[in-house]
Amino acid sequence: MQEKWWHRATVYQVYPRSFKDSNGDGIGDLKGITEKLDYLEKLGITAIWLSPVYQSPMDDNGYDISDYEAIAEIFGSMADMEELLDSANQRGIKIIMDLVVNHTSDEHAWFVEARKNPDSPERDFYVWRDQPNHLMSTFGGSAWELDEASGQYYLHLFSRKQPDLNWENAALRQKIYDMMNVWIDKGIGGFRMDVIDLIGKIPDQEITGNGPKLHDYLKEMSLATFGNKDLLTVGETWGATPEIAKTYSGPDNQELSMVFQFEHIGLQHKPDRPKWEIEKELDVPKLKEIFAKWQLELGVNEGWNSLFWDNHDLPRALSIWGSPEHYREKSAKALAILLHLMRGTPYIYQGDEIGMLNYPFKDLTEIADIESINYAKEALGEGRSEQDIMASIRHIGRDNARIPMQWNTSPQAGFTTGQSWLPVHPDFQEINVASALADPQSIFYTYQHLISLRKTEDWLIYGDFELLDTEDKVFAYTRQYQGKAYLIAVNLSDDTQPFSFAGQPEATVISNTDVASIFQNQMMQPWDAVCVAIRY
Ligand code: TEU
Ligand code: CA
Repeated sequence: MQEKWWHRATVYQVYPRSFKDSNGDGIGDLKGITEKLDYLEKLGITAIWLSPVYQSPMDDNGYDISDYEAIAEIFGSMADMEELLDSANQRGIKIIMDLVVNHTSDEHAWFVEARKNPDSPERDFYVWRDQPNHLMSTFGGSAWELDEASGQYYLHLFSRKQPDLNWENAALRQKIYDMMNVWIDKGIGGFRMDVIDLIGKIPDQEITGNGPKLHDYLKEMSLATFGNKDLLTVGETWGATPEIAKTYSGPDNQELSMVFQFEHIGLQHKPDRPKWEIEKELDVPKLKEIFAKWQLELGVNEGWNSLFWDNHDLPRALSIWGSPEHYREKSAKALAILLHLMRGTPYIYQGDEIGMLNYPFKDLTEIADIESINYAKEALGEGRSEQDIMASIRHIGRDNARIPMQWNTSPQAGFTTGQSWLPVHPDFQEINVASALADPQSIFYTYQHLISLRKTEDWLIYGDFELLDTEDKVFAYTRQYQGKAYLIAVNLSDDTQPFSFAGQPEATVISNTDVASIFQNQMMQPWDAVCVAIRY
């Protein structure tokens, strides 16, 4: 197996709109991110996944791109982008751009032309049909929108302002590769590929994910763009199984470095039900089963895992799977230790490193996300109460992750000097970066420690994984590498749990608790988390 820089990297996701506002308009921007690079360098991360900053009418906060080679004015200029790239690169931090090429904005020049002129080459860059079929949009309603001028319908698997691109068209594919090369030449560190498993869709057969040509397109893309460069590429693939993940990330397949799989995220809602039908309690045995399966099936010669708890589309993991009321700091550290010591590249969503929480949204007037708004409209139409709908949105809606980053105790949490676009969390006096940095016991330093371990510990990067048979609520595994062995054990509950271990614990690598007492008393206190070197 060949070593790659991204095996050792920890990636930090920045949601630009909510990270740091530099000019007081209430919206985070590129200069704001550049201002905070010192902070990210201190945390120790070596790559930033930047959610989209391209020109966009912002129907879906930038995941609707109207020009891939221009920067949205609210985020700054191309000069600001280049300054961010330079400053980050100087600090050894690579910038991973969000590549959204399953669809564009309806305001992209291609779509404008396609709509205006049905005989133009651009018409075939999109998917047009005389009759809609049953395909549905992720954001509610039919996936087909009538274009009145031509009488035809275009496909949009997301909002009607996000028309799907037609990857069958070779000229379109080449234009996308050219655009990717422009960004590669600017010195970026790679791409996070938005809903990439949809590009092989066959609309007439109602096939969306994992279409038959998906992997041909990715191989072609790789050959035309990043294939011979040392870049990190990560695909967002909601429908990936370990088998599928191997085709993407197998070292000989020449596709992607890794993919995001979402099987564990499925535990947030009722089995096989929409995300709005929430599951109140984490099924820990199921979580163990899912993580162990991915750890074991993606061996170092077969592919590579990504590791994440949440992102800009998901609720804060701490809010729904941790214990925010009773053990906020301890459970945040426990979740971090559990995730970061498995095999794969970890991704931290902004604010997780200080234990930020879901927002107590009161009513629909506080909601900005198109997915939640469309869901609420639909559900109200079906006669459900706003109270009911808000309970779902409060628990699982995407705005939870999108509230402003909490920097300090000044007004608006130091995010902006103006009025922030989404409300600042009322808990910011307690939960903010300045307080975290001032407290050597804070969650921040647990993350800093975990990130630094990746830089030196080969066992952590390449060691074998083995799940241990423990009490339901205890998640314990070992990592073994070249004669060394490590035990990681985490109590994912508010109760004490019995825990016995046959081997001999030696040095502590990292913990959030009194390690000796766990082994003496064979008992784990609530949210205890520990990693120790062991002798069998
Ligand atoms: O997300 C893909 C996606 O399917 C999400 O809409 C997801 O299903 C949903 O948020 C969970 O309920 C990507 C981006 O990450 C997301 O922000 C975009 O809205 C979407 O693609 C369209 O580009
Ligand atoms: Ca701004």
